[in-house]
Amino acid sequence: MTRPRTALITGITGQDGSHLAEFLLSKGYRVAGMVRRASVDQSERIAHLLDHIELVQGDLLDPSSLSKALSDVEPDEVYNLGAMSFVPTSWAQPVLTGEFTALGVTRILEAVRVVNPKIRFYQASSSEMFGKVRETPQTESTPFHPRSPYGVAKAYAHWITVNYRESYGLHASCGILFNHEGPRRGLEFVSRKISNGVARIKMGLDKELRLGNLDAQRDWGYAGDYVRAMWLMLQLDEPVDLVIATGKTHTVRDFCRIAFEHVGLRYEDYVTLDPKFLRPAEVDTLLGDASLAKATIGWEPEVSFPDLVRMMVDADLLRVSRLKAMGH
Ligand code: NAP
Ligand code: G4F
Repeated sequence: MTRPRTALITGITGQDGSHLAEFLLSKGYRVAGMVRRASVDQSERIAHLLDHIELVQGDLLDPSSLSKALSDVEPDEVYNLGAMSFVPTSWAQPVLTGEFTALGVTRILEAVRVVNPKIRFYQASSSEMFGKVRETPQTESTPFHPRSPYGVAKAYAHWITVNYRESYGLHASCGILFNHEGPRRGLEFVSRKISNGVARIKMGLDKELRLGNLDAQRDWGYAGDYVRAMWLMLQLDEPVDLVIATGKTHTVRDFCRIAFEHVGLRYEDYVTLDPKFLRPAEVDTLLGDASLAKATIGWEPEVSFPDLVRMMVDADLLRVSRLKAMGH
């Protein structure tokens, strides 16, 4: 019997990890995920997949755990999604952010190089690297000017992946992904904070939604579309770095307007500015050009921005109403 193609995902408990695991299972892959030990269960996003995937313990801080995970699982493809991914926390924990999000990538690349350099490697690069943007729209050749310790760490991670490709001939690719969201997004990110806030206000649980910079602009897509691009990149004969984006940008205010309108409310009546959510240095506007991705891997987003916002509000309405019914 032929061995199924095998993937190891770091960060499988995160938003993208859960979508990617589902996608790879649908392609017939054997899927393993690397998880950190925690005192409470972290598997909410992958609870429905636990009978179909394997979990191995490991941490991007611990090199021997990475080598052991690779030796035990014997993957054909590694998707490195694990990171400290919340930008504001990167100012509060800049050193730890560098350890996870930057040096963690060197640790796992080293493990790939030593255990099996034939493994195909995907690095989760970020549009945060463009930061104070040097040109619009941003492409694969736009220079980086990161604006947070997170963005700086991702720029290091990006270049160390390029360096291992050039130094050792690894099949290592970076997806420069612009913001992507969905019902599984962490509650602290602005998209989910808004969709959850709208649901709670509609259900009478909250009276206001406190936000920071409403004028920030992001190129927002749907996470389910973006994990497809990760896989497509690793199927190419040659490794590649690609921008993955919708090519449209919207303000946080636009997100609020569509989300509140979807439940028959006006955002102006509920959204208040809280300076606590302003950042020491802001990324004002992001807009990606994914033409190269379209040409090389045939990738295009399927979910539009208004549909994404409404999908997230609908999911939170359902979740909040269930919690309310259970008395939580
Ligand atoms: P997420 O929901 O925050 O998930 C992050 C994952 O990383 C979690 O599974 C977390 O595990 C894991 N992790 C954190 N520290 C780790 C460590 N030291 N060792 C091993 N795993 C660790 O993030 P996401 O939105 O799915 O994003 C996935 C990746 O894409 C991240 O690298 C992110 O920076 C990058 N990215 C995201 C976007 C976006 O818009 N979503 C855009 C560009 C790039 P625990 O459950 O144990 O905390
Ligand atoms: O949702 P956010 O926290 O995402 P941010 O900072 O753009 O980062 C996300 O996307 C990156 C890709 O570009 C990823 F690499 C990263 O891991 C993460 O997934 O904030 C979006 C915008 C910001 O401009 C922020 O200032 O929303 C603005 N905002 C306004 N009020 C707020 C709030 N952000 C948050 N989190 N909370 C607020 O109350």
